[in-house]
Amino acid sequence: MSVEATDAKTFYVTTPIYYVNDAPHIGHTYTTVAADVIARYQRMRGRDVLFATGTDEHAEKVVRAAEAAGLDAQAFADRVVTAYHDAWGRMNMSYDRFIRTTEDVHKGIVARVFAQLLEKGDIYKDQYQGWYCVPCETYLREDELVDGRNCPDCGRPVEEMAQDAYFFRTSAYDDDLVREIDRRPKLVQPDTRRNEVLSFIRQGLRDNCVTRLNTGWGVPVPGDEGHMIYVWFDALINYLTVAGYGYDDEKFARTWPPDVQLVGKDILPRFHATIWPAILMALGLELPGTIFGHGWWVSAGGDKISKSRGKVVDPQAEAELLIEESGCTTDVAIDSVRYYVLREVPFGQDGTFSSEALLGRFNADLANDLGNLLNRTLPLVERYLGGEVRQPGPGAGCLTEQVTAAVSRAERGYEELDFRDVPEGAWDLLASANKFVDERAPWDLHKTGKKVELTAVLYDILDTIRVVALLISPVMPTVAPEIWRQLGLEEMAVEMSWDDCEVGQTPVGAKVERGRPIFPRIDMARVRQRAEQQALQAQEQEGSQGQQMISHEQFQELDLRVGRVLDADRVEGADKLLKLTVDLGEEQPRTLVAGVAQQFGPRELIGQNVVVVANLEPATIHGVQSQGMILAAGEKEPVALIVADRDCQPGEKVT
Ligand code: ME8
Repeated sequence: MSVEATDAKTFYVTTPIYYVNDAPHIGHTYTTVAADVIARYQRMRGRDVLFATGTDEHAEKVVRAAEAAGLDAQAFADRVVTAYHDAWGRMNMSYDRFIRTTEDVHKGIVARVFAQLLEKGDIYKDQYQGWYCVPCETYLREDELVDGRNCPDCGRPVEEMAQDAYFFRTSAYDDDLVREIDRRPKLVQPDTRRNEVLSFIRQGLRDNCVTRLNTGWGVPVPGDEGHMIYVWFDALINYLTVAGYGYDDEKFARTWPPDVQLVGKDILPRFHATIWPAILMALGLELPGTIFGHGWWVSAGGDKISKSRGKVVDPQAEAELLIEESGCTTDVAIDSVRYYVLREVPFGQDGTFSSEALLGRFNADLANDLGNLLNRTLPLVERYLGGEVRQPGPGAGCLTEQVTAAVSRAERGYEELDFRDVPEGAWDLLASANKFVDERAPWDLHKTGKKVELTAVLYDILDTIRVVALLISPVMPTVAPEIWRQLGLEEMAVEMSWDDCEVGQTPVGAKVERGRPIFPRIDMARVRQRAEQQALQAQEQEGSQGQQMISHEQFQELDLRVGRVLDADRVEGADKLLKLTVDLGEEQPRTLVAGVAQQFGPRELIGQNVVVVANLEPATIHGVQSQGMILAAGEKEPVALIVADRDCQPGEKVT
């Protein structure tokens, strides 16, 4: 297989540009890792790539965050941008362009596009009467509000607005948008989101307000400086600025349209799949190849992970945890976080982030499957072949079928943005290779003097490891070269090219170089023990802080309900825990984990009407997801269950 770099078009991939009111978290990292992986894969295929990311700085919430920090908006933005540069540097993001909307070139293009559309009649001046959500930077209609005053996205109160403003004639493009999205199934992805977008547009689009009164932070409307261009209009134009629109025609001709635009599902329907393509249609420009709306990382309670919702996961802290628990290097830890986010959840769906799952994957996939194959093979090559890859005889090529399958699965995964396919295919191949070592037992071949077979078997295994390194290198850009080094390929200056993703490309004469294990194993029992200890300490600390009063409102936040225990069972490997099935009068009974197994047998619980904290955040305890908590008396250990003393219906509120 060979792909020539004949395609003159630059492969153009973008992430959203992120607001600079705060430093990046796992959500921003996720989109950027995915774009980075696409860029690296396309480069390996010989394409000229433009991978762009950046920051969206002209938002009202940036001004407010700056005020809170006692800085002016530009100084504040500069500071957060540094945090982005640092974070992306540490995560090995290989972007070609980091755009800031405060750059002069961009501000010029925004003003120019605005003027162009104004002249064409696609932008017009009118009165805006409605609502604005500052945290989401979104204009809202009355009928979109929750409880008449809250934002439907973030739930916070909106601000009323009545002012002269400019509007973009989005409504003129609804038929064209539906036609294009229908005609080109890849334009809006994944399919489920595409359908949502189509029904959103089919309901009819209204024109969008694209200015606000000038507050001094943003791009002024050309010729009407009392107004300022709306932050979303400004931000979307970044994709044109990066491509050279309006100032570098040669670059623009080579780059436009974007091949892949990645965004989170929250900014797909309204912005990237509607206003954005409508602006492009109004400008007479070609639409992107694919606009993909991926899912969210959510916390255990199902909430989107974001600073404004009070939950953040810091990828650096997760990497540090890996280093602390395993002793791996920083690069390996970062690659492992990249691997985890792409492997754990199908791109497009939501996923629950869990440090324990990250550590578990590190152990199971990376240390056991990949690390183990490498660590057991290299000593065999040293012992039996003098550490050097030898010319295999006709018996080699036993894993050809499995290699070919993994390569085509990886290609499909990278090209269809179905990233999970890449590791899944590669790990099937690793499983075959590990089994192959066990079955062909090189140590026996050596003992019985079967030299030709031994050389062929070891060649096949090394060759398979080489292909796996190539397949995962866009995802794990520092681990793959380390494997390359240990295989002796770096020493021979063998390039990592996708063209070599086929069997038999390992050069004879390569000298393997064993290093320290890339993925040292984690003691998961110790990790669990420590987590339990920490939880206990936190509880004790809370208890020792003296009795604090709570208000009636705080008490009313507790949703206490009567639950009938339908079933109870022990949790394997945990002698204090019972797994309960409890009817709370809902459609489905809930599963609850209770630490009462040493005081109560499962039979004593079945049929009891216990009191349940029904709105407690779900938690995974010993691998079982617990959706609530039952109440019992006893400070250190449960001595009596709290039950209803006469019969009542499951789900009855406890007040
Ligand atoms: O929306 N899970 O910027 P932003 C997955 N400036 N992805 C997440 C996430 C989560 N929990 N949280 C955030 C903006 N993201 C605008 C964009 S583009 C012209 C303007 C990712 O800082 C996801 O990609 O709020 C989402 O689209 C982006 O961060 C939003 O970042």
